[in-house]
Amino acid sequence: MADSQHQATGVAPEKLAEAVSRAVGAAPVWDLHTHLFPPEFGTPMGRGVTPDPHGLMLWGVDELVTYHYLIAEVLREAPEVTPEAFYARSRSEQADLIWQKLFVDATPVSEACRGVVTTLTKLGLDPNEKSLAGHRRWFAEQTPAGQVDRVLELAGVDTVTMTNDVFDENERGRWLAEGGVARDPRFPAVLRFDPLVVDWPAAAPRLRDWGYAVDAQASAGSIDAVRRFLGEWIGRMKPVYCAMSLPPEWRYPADGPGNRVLAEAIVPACSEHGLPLALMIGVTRGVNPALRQAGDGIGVTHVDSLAALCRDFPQQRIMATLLARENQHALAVAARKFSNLTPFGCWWFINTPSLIEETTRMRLELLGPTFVPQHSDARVLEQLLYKWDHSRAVLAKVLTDKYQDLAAAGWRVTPAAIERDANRLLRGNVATLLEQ
Ligand code: HDL
Ligand code: ZN
Repeated sequence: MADSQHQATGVAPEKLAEAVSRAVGAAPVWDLHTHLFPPEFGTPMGRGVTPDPHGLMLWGVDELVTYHYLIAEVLREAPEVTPEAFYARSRSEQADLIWQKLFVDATPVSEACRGVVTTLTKLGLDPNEKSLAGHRRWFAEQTPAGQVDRVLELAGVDTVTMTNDVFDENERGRWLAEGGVARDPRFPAVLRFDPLVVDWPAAAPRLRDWGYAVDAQASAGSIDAVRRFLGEWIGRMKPVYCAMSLPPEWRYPADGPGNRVLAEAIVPACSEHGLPLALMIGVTRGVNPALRQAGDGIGVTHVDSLAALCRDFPQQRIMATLLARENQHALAVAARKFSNLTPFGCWWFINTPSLIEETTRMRLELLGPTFVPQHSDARVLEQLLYKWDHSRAVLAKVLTDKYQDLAAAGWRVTPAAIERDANRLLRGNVATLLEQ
């Protein structure tokens, strides 16, 4: 029988849930994948700033309510509205339609709808309002910079990793403008370059336009040119990692310019600069093109291809998030085989409480605390409030269960261990991955 002193350091089973919830709630977050930007990248609205209609910082109630997840959902709720007719409306008219159809005429029970409800409540606004008018007035009184400070504080997020798409003309132009973009250390950059691997025929002519001599076959000279392209953008952006999304049909090894660029230019460039590479696999772009950003679908990925890449480059830190629920177990097993592979987050269509719980429980049982449970994938600043509130609740529930199993097996679950694990899973593992 363990002595009373030892027992005293363990948290009593009936107090575990409270202790875990407190530790998970208090642990700061480094959000590993978002589409968020600070005001320095321009913003379409806000007190005290010159509105930039093409600004990259999206915030406020109209952006929240017209999140592409909710566009897909309102087109189901109101099939009489065609996608074309929806997109012909102004942003505020789109938001008014979504608010009426999904939040007034129906119960906002979907995860994306509940997210808006959580967000408004956390900002002290009433999600039961029948109109958005009052919320719009509140947001119009905020400054973008003040809203960033407020939301990061409320969400308990201290670092928000951006997605910086070097093939997006709007964003490219901002980085290349005289003096570049003022940097906010809370928003580290990520160099994103999907077309280099998934659409070389489209990427090559643009690279040539930018002064990089590449050809359709991605021959040796092209590889050198892509290395130079990547080196220049890594120098300009100072990213914390490089990233790309890949379709479910991606195979490696396989012939073709995309994989040649991946293996002979991208991975070597990441290695040269000591950067991890993130692969986000399983998205089928434009399954319904009429839905535009809301029109992407899902496919089951060939996890053996990811494993082969990890095997070929054992020194390269590879982070992976897969879109299909069916792939989550194989991803966790692959991570057991390759210590350079780190699963991260419950991406997009598995970012729902039921699938976060299933995935996180499985990952803890197969990997221990050696993965990154979540990223928000937020596109609108205030989404951090709900995405992290909802995910912390699921993580706390799963951790509590696992600690109860451990305690039943005789292991003392101490407050220090709970705090260590919560901090590691919400920030520490990310910092270790990115700051090596
Ligand atoms: O490719 C990606 O990074 C995806 O997250 C897409 O941006 C997608 O539109 C999205 O926002 N999913 O949540
Ligand atoms: Zn994303």
